[in-house]
Amino acid sequence: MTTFASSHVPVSHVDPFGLDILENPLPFQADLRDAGPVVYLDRYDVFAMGRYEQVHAALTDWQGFQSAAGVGLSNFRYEKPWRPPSLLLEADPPYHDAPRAVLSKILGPRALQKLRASWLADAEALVDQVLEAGTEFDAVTRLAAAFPLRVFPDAVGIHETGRENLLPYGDHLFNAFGPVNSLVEKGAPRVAELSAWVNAQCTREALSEEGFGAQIWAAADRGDITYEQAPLIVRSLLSAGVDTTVNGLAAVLYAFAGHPDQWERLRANPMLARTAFDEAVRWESPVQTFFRTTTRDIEVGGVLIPDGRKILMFLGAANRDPRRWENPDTFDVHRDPSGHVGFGMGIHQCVGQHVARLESEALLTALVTRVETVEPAGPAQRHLNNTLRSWKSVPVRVISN
Ligand code: 8QM
Repeated sequence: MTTFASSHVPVSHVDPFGLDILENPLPFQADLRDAGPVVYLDRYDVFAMGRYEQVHAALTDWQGFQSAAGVGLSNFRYEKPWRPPSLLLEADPPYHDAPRAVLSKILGPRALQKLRASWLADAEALVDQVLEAGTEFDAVTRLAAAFPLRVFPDAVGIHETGRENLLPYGDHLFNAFGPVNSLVEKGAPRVAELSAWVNAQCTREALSEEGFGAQIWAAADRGDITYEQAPLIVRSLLSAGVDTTVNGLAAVLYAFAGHPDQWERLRANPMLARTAFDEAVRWESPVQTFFRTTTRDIEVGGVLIPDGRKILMFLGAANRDPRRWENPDTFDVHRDPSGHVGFGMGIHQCVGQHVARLESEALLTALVTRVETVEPAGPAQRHLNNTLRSWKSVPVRVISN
């Protein structure tokens, strides 16, 4: 991070998708922030932003930094996407508006009130089951993955059969936002099979009569979206709704396992569950990065980014930028994490964030009334992904009431 091109943009030769960096991206992200507001990554011929101020500004400027050219490395202006583009993630106004409005309503706080009681009960049943089986367990498989898989596919209204495909599909999808490296190659053999299964779940006939999926199709009946759009919007739920929440829950459980004082605070005030989850999303940033594409020549922090160029937005780096956050590396449930960009910012900000928060509230609430202390029971193991900050395993030991 020491050489400078003629336009005074700092250049980095580091591969942010290298397995060594993905294992622990924090030192590289600090270098990136310190190098300047915009850095050129010569390995991929793209620009990058790691500071909160510029990441936030770019995310809220959808006119200047579009999503419709794809939010991965691949530039849809020149390359064919590996799947039909998402009507939400990979679209901008005006095309983005109707799908977004429909989904915002279906996944909004008011609509979710109907699920609240049953999700709280499901979380209690799951936690009871896990605690009865023993005091040492893997918080990822037994809780962070088990809970979303227990409640979310039912809420969408898909069949029982094939649900084991959801996590591998998501894993590949999130890898595919990065370069074609070993992680993408590892997923490639199953892409056709997994995509075919996911797409088959999105038809009206495959979905239960109630649920988010049916409500999307009902929006087509009303003319709020077209019938052609409905299955792709269902696909967005199945794409973005599982791996993200699994890793968000894994993040908050890992955070508490390593911070017994913070667990004490949560036990003293269970109402902190929601803030604690957002703090974990800030601290860990389950979605680490997304690209945008410039729609014109844009100057950022004294650097001219030409039209049509990819910029890698480091949500994770922005969420730990000391220019914005006090003690950014500290997980602190008493901090105000609002304004973090872990759910993005602006018109594309996570439409499912209320679902994620409800899942975490249900799980943490069930845990906090039953578990006095939680501590690591062995080394946690990362699962590497080009976009997600993910855990394979977080062994914990608990003392329950
Ligand atoms: C990431 O398919 C989609 O619409 C979609 C896929 C992935 C995400 C969002 C939307 C951000 C969580």
